[in-house]
Amino acid sequence: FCRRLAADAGRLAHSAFGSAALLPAKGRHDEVTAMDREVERFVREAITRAFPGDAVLGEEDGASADVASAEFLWIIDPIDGTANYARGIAHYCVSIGVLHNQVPAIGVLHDPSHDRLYWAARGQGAWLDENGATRRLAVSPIASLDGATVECGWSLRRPQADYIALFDRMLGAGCAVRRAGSGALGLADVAAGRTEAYAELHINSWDCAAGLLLVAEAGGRINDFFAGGGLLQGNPIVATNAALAEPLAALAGIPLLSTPQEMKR
Ligand code: LIP
Repeated sequence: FCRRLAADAGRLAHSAFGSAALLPAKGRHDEVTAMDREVERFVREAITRAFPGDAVLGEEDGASADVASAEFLWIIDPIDGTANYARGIAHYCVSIGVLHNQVPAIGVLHDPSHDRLYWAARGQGAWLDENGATRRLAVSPIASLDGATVECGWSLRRPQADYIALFDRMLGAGCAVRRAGSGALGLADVAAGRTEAYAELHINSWDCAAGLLLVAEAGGRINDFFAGGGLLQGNPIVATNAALAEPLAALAGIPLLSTPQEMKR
């Protein structure tokens, strides 16, 4: 269900790529388009029809009343990378995560620009459907900081100096640093072994609920994102490969879980 829904939602988003109406921004560099809202409505309606007793939290339309108590909670980012989408930069995705009793259980991302469907279920690995084939995802084996590429997310949600210091620590350790504007796809790149880590000083749960599970199920390490109110207020995030987990988490200044199974809301 999740895989079909994410792919259908991705195709809906892509149908207006390059022409979606820009709505009044939520803040400086925090864009939203009419298609963000349309995709979230589409996803919410499908979930409510299929699973009427479940709770839903979405970036655009917020949380249902039972978000803190429901056995199953769906967390939706209808278009992650909205600033890219609004500018015609083909680097965005639909992200759908499902928590079961407060623990990430399912994560699905659809990247319409490449028709890539990333998916994971807890304890069942992380996978990528692309070009008609399905392959298992595994994090990068790179074990040297001066061979590592790290994506560092950025926003105005934390002081600029703190972001500059983060970039400086990573660059000073010899890492290559990138920022591509979609935290969800940044996490998918870690799960797929394309980069060695994704770190950001503040990210929202809808950006990362699916991607955190992808990284954990691909053999990577993650932080305890949902602890201390992360679900509704957001939190720092670090997600890494296995070989460089400790030094990269130390450079990010964000402690890792010893095992993903410890993750809780
Ligand atoms: C984006 C995140 C990214 C962050 C951006 C923005 P959106 O989400 O994926 O990690 O750095 O500021 O929040 O707003 O495109 O859904």
